[in-house]
Amino acid sequence: MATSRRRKPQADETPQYSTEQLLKYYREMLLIRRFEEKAGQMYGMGLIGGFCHLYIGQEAVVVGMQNALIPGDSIITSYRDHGHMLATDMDPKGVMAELTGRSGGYSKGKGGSMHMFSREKKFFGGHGIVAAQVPIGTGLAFGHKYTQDGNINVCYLGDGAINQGQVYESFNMAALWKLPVVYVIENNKYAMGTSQHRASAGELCERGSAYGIPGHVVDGMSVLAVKEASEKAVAHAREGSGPVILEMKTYRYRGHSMSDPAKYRTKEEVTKMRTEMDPIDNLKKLILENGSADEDALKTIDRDIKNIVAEAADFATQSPEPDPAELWTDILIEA
Ligand SMILES: Cc1ncc(C[n+]2csc(CCOP(=O)(O)OP(=O)(O)O)c2C)c(N)n1
Ligand SMILES: [Mg+2]
Repeated sequence: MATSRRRKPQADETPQYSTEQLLKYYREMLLIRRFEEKAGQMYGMGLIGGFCHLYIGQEAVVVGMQNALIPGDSIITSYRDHGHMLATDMDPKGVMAELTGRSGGYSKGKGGSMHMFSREKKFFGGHGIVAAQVPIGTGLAFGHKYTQDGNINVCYLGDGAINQGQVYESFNMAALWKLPVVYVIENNKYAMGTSQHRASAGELCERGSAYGIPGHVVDGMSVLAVKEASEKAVAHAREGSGPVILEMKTYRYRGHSMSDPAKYRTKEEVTKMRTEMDPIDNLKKLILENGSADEDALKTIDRDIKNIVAEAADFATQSPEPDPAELWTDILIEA
């Protein structure tokens, strides 16, 4: 009795999602999770060097948004970027090989975690300077408007980036020229070791209000909530009504980067988020309770993903190191 009472409202809440869609979101989030768990392990083994910022916990944000886009829409983000690459369907092998600094990587092994791009998939990086992607994303949106290609830009930034001056120069131009851009603030509560409340005044979703940019708060731990809010924001931008801000409330489970002692938050806080709010576990629960798929179907997806990640890791360890002659290619000034 209790079970059937619980089932009904949940099914009613998601009538617009087919089994195919729910499984697609599950699969895409799980790929990011398993890929990054593997990257974390490989970092620990010394196979990945330099900076590496994991996205684990935030998967619902990029997967929900990406599923509201159409081919040709461009996206740009910060250094916490592996999830965005995988969500735009970039090849996991090329991403992992870039992490290991090998020639099969997206930047021929010369860029690393924070510097990968794919013009084909309209992924424009990967930016290590906090908020640097915001004016560039705004410029991409200008390009979409100028060429009238019908596409939009989605520009992701962190809760820490929102306090940078260049964000407001961008907001002004985007609003003035009604640029087709959705600014997604991934509010994971911390900027390195500084909590949002120690660094930021007011509500982040209202930071565009002086420019007349609408802002909305979204549950960034729910892929369905993200998808729904993204659909509306994307439609607004695409129809020529100008920029929108979406503040996605999310959480990163791992440290800021691989070398974070995490002394600024309690273990209990992280455990509570992982056990109660996890976007993948919660979607899995919904799928099973809805009867959209059974445990076996989900296990098959899990196995597929494991294989994809294992293949990516193998490729990333077997791909050769860049040739020394590559030191003098892809640089701005000729040697
Ligand atoms: C202009 C600039 N200032 C400082 C840094 C150092 N730094 C790197 S990440 C970071 C925190 C940014 O936090 P947030 O925007 O919330 O993104 P998150 O890491 O949470 O995804 C800082 C201060 C930098 N890379 N660039
Ligand atoms: Mg943050």
